[in-house]
Amino acid sequence: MSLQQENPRYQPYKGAAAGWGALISVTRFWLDSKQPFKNLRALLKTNQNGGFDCPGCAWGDSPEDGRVKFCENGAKAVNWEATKRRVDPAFFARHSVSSLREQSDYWLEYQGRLTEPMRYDPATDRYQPVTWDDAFALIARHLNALENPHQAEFYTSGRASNEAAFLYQLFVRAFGTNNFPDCSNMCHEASGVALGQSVGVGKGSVTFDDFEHADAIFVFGQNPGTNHPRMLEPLREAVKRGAQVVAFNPLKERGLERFQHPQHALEMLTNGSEPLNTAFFRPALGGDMAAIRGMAKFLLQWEREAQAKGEPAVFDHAFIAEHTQGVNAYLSAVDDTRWDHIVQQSGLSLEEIEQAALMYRRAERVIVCWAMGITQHHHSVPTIQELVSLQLLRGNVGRPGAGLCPVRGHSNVQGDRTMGINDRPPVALLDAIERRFQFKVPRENGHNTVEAINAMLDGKSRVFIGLGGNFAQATPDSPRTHSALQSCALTVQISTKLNRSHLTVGGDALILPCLGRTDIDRQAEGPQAVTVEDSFSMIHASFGQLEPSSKQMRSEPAIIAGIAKATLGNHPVDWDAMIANYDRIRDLIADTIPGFTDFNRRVANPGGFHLGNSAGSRRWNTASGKANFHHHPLPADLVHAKIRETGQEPHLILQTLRSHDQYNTTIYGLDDRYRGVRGHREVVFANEADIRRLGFEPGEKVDMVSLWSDGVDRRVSGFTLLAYDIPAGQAAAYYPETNPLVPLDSHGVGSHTPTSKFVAIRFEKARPSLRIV
Ligand SMILES: Nc1nc2c(c(=O)[nH]1)N[C@H]1C(S)=C(S)[C@@H](COP(=O)(O)OP(=O)(O)OC[C@H]3O[C@@H](n4cnc5c(=O)[nH]c(N)nc54)[C@H](O)[C@@H]3O)O[C@H]1N2
Ligand SMILES: Nc1nc2c(c(=O)[nH]1)N[C@H]1C(S)=C(S)[C@@H](COP(=O)(O)OP(=O)(O)OC[C@H]3O[C@@H](n4cnc5c(=O)[nH]c(N)nc54)[C@H](O)[C@@H]3O)O[C@H]1N2
Ligand SMILES: [Mo]
Repeated sequence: MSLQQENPRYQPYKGAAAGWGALISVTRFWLDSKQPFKNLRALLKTNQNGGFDCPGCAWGDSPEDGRVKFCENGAKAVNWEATKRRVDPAFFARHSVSSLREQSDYWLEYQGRLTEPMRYDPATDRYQPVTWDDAFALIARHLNALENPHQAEFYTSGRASNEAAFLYQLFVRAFGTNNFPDCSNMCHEASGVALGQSVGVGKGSVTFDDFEHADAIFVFGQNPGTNHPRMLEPLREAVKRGAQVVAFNPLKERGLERFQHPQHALEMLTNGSEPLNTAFFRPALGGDMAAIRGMAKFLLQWEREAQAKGEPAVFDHAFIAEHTQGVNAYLSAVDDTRWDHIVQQSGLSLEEIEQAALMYRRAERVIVCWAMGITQHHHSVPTIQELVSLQLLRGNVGRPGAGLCPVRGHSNVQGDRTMGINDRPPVALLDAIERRFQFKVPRENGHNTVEAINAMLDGKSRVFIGLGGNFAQATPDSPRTHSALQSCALTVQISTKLNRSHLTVGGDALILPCLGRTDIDRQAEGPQAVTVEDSFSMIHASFGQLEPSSKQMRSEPAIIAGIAKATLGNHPVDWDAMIANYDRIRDLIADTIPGFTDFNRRVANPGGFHLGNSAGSRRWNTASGKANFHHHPLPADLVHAKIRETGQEPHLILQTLRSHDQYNTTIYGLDDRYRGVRGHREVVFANEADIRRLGFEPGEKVDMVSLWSDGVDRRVSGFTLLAYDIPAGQAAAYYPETNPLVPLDSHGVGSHTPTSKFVAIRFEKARPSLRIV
């Protein structure tokens, strides 16, 4: 793999998703990691009992099915972690932090695994080795010097295991704050908030088996071919059974159109593929709520016609009467919504909406899936509640083959929330911790990601600790976020790989190298397993398989325990004992977190256990005790007032998304195979007619400027315009390079999630190279 950026090349991808092309790509990554055989062995254990959980996405697998489960992008994630390359003290002696800042995100992570704890020395502008004890003591000194515990931010990225997350939240709450900004705030927060209010639990109601019984699967705002490749198999099986798969996505994502499964040899040989989806609708960015409202409006019309003719009802009246509340208010909102508003805002024609509604109605059992195309908008919470209401109308929640499926991102992001990584913790959780550990827990809400950045910018928060992730790059408004981190007295990153967050240093800064999911974790009482929760609320164990590349690395739980012990002493638990054997952490989880009774025994079952889902069994933990129809008006205007106030008309609305060769801010390579891009990431996809209308040529370089009326110049430079099959008025470009364009104040109502899928931009002729770091 070349580290040089080639000239951008763009060639439409003709093959199917996940076939030969995928295997060739995996092989390339294997060879590149310099230890192909070792990794192959490790990979074959991925998601197998006794192996490790894939550090890729949170998609679950059928617990009964013994087949090897992996996908191209899971293989990349494993391989990326299992590299032999090292970022050791000699590396840091060679490179100053300022010089590292000049490198791309791709280059930084490519250098290999972090191997020793390092402390930043401002005098030399270099990281230098520090002992673990000195590192812990430094953190304790900073934390204990704060005027109050709310001046520290404790970030979590969704790879942390249940054991690490539980210890972390215990330490932080014993320290005295609920400041838990986490990646979920930028991800599925809206799903958690919306579902909690609507059906009483902020998680998906379906299990893997439901996909085998669904008559229709609707996929909104998600690109499974790249981000959840293992989901393609159940989709394909569904189509084979004659079920419908209906996609709502402005981009004709390859994985949703058609694909081959690498494990089906015959199809690989014939290079055949079958049509996957039965319909593909391409809404305006942010237009889904209007589209769903339109579908509900058709259903209502057909329900009235059926009633008039004495035909079977369209709605599930028995379910609505027994299990829900608010249907009348919702239906009047549907009645009150004008068709012209629906059509204009959805970006779909009336005929398309009718077709979608017909497909929906025809199916006895419907699963709706969604991801970032739905959750990263201003009105994401109302949009998800609209989806729930649609499902409630036909009783499509809490029965086999039907339900709600927010498809999670990070492999344990759902588990981290279950363990209490929550800036707005439920009272029951706090009560349980207080009862079990006998200390007074903080009751006030903490900071989410956006609030944490603001608090650091205002000088109110002084210490930042990151349990994984890449806060500097994953968050919006990059230059502001970078200054936020740099204004801290101390920044600490617990990480596997070098990234830009290590280079945005506070007064003091530490890098603490940790074991990853694939590494063997040996503690005083033997090798340890950790546990994770997938998108279907299945809890299973994960055993590292590979020898760690340095003896200096520590496990995440051990690092947290080290910080906790230095800061609080042996309060509220004996931290060393917890680390000697993680069974003890799991016993504490069993005592405090609902659903984990007898945790150690149950997780030893092959395949783990299902946590249960109240909505999935039609128990509604809402204030009303019912599933709630929420009724929100459609937004009057998707374009925010702060954009309008600039007085400038957006050229296009930009969504920021993932390429095929990246895992969030981790860039594996510079290609985006299914979209036909090779060797380059600084590209912007736009419709050819739009490009010409705006006075540019395809292939030309532009600056993108974001519109938001707060006087800040938000700009990225030198992006190549690619003529692409994308609806008029829209553009798409990769994250994290485009995060400087997302205004910190542009976030979802009720979710605080940055509106990464709706950024109003203008193009300008490219200025001479302006480096954004
Ligand atoms: N290989 C790989 N796997 C991953 C990740 C990764 O980076 N790489 N990231 C993980 C994480 S943390 C997450 S959250 C998930 C993300 O999984 P996705 O949500 O699939 O990720 P995105 O690339 O952001 O893609 C968003 C999709 O929504 C569409 N979209 C954008 N705006 C709209 C809209 O307004 N309406 C509709 N209907 N569609 C829209 C886009 O065209 C795109 O297909 O994947 C997880 N898995
Ligand atoms: N513009 C825009 N911004 C977005 C998004 C978007 O679609 N558009 N998506 C958002 C979403 S959905 C998410 S989830 C966030 C992701 O935000 P984060 O979770 O913060 O970011 P990642 O890129 O996943 O973090 C990568 C880093 O994690 C570290 N790491 C990897 N594995 C481990 C491990 O096992 N343990 C530890 N301790 N560290 C590890 C490595 O050092 C690596 O550099 O980004 C969000 N930001
Ligand atoms: Mo995510």
